[in-house]
Amino acid sequence: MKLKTLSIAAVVLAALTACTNKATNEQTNANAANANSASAPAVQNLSEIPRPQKISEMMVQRGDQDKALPLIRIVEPKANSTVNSSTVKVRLELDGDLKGYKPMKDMATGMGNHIHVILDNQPYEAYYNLDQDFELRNVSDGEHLLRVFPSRPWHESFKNDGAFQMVKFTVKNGGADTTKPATTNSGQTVANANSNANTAAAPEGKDMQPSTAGTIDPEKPLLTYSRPKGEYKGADTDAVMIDFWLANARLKDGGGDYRVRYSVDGGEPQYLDKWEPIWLTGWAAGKHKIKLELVSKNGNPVENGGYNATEREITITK
Ligand SMILES: [Cu+2]
Repeated sequence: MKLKTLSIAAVVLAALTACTNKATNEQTNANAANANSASAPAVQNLSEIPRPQKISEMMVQRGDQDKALPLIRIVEPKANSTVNSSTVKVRLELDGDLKGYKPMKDMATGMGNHIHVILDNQPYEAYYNLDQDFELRNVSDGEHLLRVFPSRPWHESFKNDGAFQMVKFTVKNGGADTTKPATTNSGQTVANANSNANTAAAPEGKDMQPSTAGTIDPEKPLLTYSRPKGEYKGADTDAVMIDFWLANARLKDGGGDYRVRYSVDGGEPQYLDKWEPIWLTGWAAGKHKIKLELVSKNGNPVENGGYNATEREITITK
């Protein structure tokens, strides 16, 4: 079955290569596959695999910190405050039984523990150094929701009580340039025109896309999409993790009334009944859409401000 799938993929790829005349390397093949994705559906057989070995090994090296029970608190922006600037400073406090857990980027690998910071329902941004403010830049006027939770270097979130917080705030007369193209690069320290040029290190932060808060009821079940996100390259394409945060709801296997439904590229929906990450293997090169939804036991959508059904696009580069 698997072999057959692979050979079909090879034929499709060969055909595409022939069409593009001189496809001389894998990159060109991948691009050709992307360009033709509308007419030639990606041949892809995804399957769920156990936690990858390299992550298990990292956990062993990390000692006890993956058993930490971090508590996070949003100090700024204050709940229900109004910010008169399109640059919104984020200040967080981390507390609780940390067992050595500390957000910090390792300069050699570019990885490390970090906090996932989510404005409205945009993809999260990573915040590494809590000793410095984090900036959400170019935030549009209107009501916003900020959600935060601690994460590991491989982006798996901590899921204990208190490891998630959200606040609503408003930006008024902030002066965001909504005509400005959204920043799409992955740089976390985009130069900030407003920052003091003499500051030794620019604060971490990111230009935001125009968005406003959904009408969230903070007491109702809320699914927060976390991973996958962005581009996966090389060995990272072997196993792609799906991870999410769940507030005010318990999933079926935990004795609750809810399920998380996901689908890839509009394919057959799958159900997650445990609040744990899963890893999928078998990705074809190109762009993929991942949809994550919170549904009732009967499969009915559970609505909360539009956030309980989120679709994201990722890119797999082999
Ligand atoms: Cu992350």
